[in-house]
Amino acid sequence: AQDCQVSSVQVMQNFDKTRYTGIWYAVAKKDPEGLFLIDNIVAEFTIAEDGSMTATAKGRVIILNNWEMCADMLATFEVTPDPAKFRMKYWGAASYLQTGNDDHWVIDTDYDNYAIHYSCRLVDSDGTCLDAYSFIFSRHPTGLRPEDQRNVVQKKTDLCLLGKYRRVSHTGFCDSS
Ligand code: DAO
Repeated sequence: AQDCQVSSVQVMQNFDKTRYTGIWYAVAKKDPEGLFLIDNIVAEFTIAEDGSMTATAKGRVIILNNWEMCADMLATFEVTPDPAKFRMKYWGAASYLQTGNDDHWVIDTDYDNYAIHYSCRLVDSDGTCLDAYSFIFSRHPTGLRPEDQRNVVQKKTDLCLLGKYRRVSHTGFCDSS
């Protein structure tokens, strides 16, 4: 699937949200228009008692007048007919942080080491994505295992986003907040 059509993006088969719970470190990111989370991005996924998925996330952001801070974010996930495709509502613990409602697709994961997330905010009239963002997550803050890298490159290619990612550093900026 490399026709770059949002409608033909392949997502994780038989996605198991229970195995997806826990902490994921963003190690690379393709930014959307109007970038928000910069680095030190860590997400923790939880399954609530009613079976629904929620997440908390932290990350370094720059708001308003060049004020640098650690954003505390919350998200809830609405299911769709495809178990790997969610609608994500998100908001900040503080009111001046970003809020939104985005697609949240799990493209691929082995649950124990890596995960590839994708969100298209705006589909063009030709069916390609005009404004996508994507996280490469690792269970390890140090990065991806070498044996997962080939697969991740293939998925970035399938998403038509190869070369558009930047590395996300973890310096401990959000560790104390
Ligand atoms: O950082 O530019 C951006 C877009 C991301 C906004 C969403 C962040 C809040 C929720 C993250 C939950 C898990 C991925």
